[in-house]
Amino acid sequence: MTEAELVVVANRLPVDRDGEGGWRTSPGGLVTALEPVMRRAEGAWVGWPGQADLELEPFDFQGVRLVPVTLSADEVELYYEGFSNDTIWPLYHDVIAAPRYRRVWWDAYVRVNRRFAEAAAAVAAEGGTVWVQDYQLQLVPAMLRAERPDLTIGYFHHIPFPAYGLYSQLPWRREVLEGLLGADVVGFQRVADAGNFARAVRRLFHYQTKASGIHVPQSDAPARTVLAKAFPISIDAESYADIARRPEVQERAREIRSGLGGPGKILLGVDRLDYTKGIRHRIKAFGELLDEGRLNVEDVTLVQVASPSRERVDAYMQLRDEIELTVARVNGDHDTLGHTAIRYLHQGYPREEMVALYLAADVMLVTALRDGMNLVAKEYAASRIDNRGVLVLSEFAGAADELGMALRVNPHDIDALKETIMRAIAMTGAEQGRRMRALRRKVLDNDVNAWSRSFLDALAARRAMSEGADRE
Ligand code: GDG
Repeated sequence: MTEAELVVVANRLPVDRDGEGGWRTSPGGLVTALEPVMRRAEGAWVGWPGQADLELEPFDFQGVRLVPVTLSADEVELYYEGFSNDTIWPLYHDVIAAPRYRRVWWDAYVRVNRRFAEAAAAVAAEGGTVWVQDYQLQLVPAMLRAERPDLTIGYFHHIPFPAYGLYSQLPWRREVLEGLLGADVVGFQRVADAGNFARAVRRLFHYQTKASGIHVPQSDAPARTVLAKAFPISIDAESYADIARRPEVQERAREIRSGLGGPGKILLGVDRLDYTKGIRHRIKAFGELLDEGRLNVEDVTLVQVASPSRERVDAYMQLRDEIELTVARVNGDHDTLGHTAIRYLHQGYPREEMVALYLAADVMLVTALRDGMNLVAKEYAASRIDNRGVLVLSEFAGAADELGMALRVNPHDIDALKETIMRAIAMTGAEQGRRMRALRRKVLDNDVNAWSRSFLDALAARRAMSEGADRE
């Protein structure tokens, strides 16, 4: 097998089955971000093909070598649904839902991480670079370093890293940090996440940290310095603007508006159906505004796209029931035969339809209780080529660090959320324009290409440093 200079390791391969036995690119920010880089570098991508017990040989897809990792049905349940999505996900999102700590889940997590590390070790060229993605694979960096000390290893963490008071609940808190410290560069969404990580390392191992560097002593060599730093992820902003410029997408946006009752205001939420996204808080605030007569169902509609997610995990089944009950109550109390308060869509849509929705929406509600970044906020800004619309943005989403011209809100404070919604609805065109222009500039200037470039540059700089040290 040919060896790759650049290897990405992620839980999922960047492709889905196309229904006819072939493959198609799965839509997603990471895939668009890395595709050009991978093609240039003749890279390889190690990941799970998304179906249990599927044994596949590596294959080439659009210039990238795909290396499938097989997971049994049991491992999908224990490693993915269990440890990744029912232990790490809730713990790292500040225990919005209670994390469950089960030893059999952990054992599967270790086993599966080792399989990913071995697959990456087998495909990476001598002295190559490996970039590990996200919380499902936190042990891979150290496992890979043990096997292949010649590699330069990066890890990017897409979700928050919690404060030590919460992190310390994890029965395997030392093992997970050791896993991550196997990387040369550990990237986070926010400066605060990198800070929480460095503090956890200091508390548990007493290693010294200086600026973004963590000194990791080695038993048989001089200390290594691991760079732990924020690299806020972004979107392919220009491609969203391009879609928004298409006449048929603009026509579709007009159609959506007139279908919802014409001149009224449209509020929009777009999320995976996840308890971190604050969907219930948003619906509660909107429902109260209707109850109090401050909003009228004939003048305002809330469109909530809640795309299906993790449907076999208990907490997600419960959340779905709660949200659907709340939506039905609000609609039951306020709908008329001609108007619906909340259009709730438990479905996924093509990207063109999402952009048409962004263009149709007067107010975009991003009320996450905790979110690594939140790409929806950036997509809304990138799509508003007309410089109109208002972004309401939770201060607990990573995007709040960059998007200062959004209306910031604490989604736990329902009264504040209500006031912010009213303010957004009433905002003049001039103020919308001023804010949206600033938001768009920020997103266009810091797109996903800039993100992957800055991360890979940081990795290359580490490599140059360690080669320099070797020569001395
Ligand atoms: C994790 C972190 C971080 C949703 N419904 C549809 C659809 N989507 C797309 C959105 C957006 C993406 O899914 C969701 O991205 P988010 O960033 O909002 O959230 P997570 O899925 O939780 O992602 C997050 C991210 O990783 C990247 O690092 O920002 O904090 O949790 O792109 O548009 N897309 C389409 N149809 C849908 O129905 N086409």
